[in-house]
Amino acid sequence: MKSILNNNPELKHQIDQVAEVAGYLWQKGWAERNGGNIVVNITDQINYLYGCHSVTALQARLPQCDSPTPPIEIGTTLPHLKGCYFFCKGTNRRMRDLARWPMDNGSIIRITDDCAHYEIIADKPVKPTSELPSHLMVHNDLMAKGSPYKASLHTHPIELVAMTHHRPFLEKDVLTRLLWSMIPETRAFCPKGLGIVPYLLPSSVALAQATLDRLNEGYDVVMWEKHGVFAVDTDIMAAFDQVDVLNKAAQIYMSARSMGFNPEGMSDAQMQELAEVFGL
Ligand code: 2HA
Ligand code: ZN
Repeated sequence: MKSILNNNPELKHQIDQVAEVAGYLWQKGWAERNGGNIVVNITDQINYLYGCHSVTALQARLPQCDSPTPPIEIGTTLPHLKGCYFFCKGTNRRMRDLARWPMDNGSIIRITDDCAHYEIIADKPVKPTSELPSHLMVHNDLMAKGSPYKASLHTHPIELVAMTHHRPFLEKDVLTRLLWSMIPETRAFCPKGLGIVPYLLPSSVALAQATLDRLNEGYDVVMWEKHGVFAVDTDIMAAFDQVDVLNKAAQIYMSARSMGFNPEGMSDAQMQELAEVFGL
């Protein structure tokens, strides 16, 4: 079968991870219909293999793939993404389909040299998610900071979203402290906690900007009130793990509440001990 993944094990590993995570999102009930998005910066994997800095040069080495699309406007200029490659879930595509057929339900794009357009280079002309500009704004910021983070994930984890319907949990770091105190793993593996963005229209520039603001305050996972989470990490599996750990803590809280009591939670001293032992 024609695919850019052929003879490209580094890139194939990244896309296999995307497919695996997409399957988890569906199985967990976090990705109804076309809900959620995944965008991964795969520039290193493409350059490692092809060392190409122009799409024509790359395409010449990819005779097995479809021709690039004409450049499509991003809607904003992202100077740190010049010539970068991303794998993106397709617009209106389902996570459950991305899990089984990643290259039919997502595509690889290259940001053009003007930093304001992208071309779809492989495998098929699948138009990326409507949330692409928001994800790319975040990746532009990560690149500008020299961050090792390459993956961004948006999903709808049921229990975490439910908790944002309670106003006291939306105060800064209230939810973080509560979730940390439910089970030691949360403090250890989500040491930066959960940033909160008050409700904003999905896909809006305001939502993208507010998310960027929280990431710049030092959070890796940002909760969008009554909607979902946005997480960044080194790869898509690590981004998923953070959301999974936080949602597990939310499930423990809700299980305790549904048994009729308020969970006691670990003490501040116990959480402090964890922070010291794990060097957080
Ligand atoms: O793109 O979940 O919020 C699908 C979404 C948008
Ligand atoms: Zn969403």
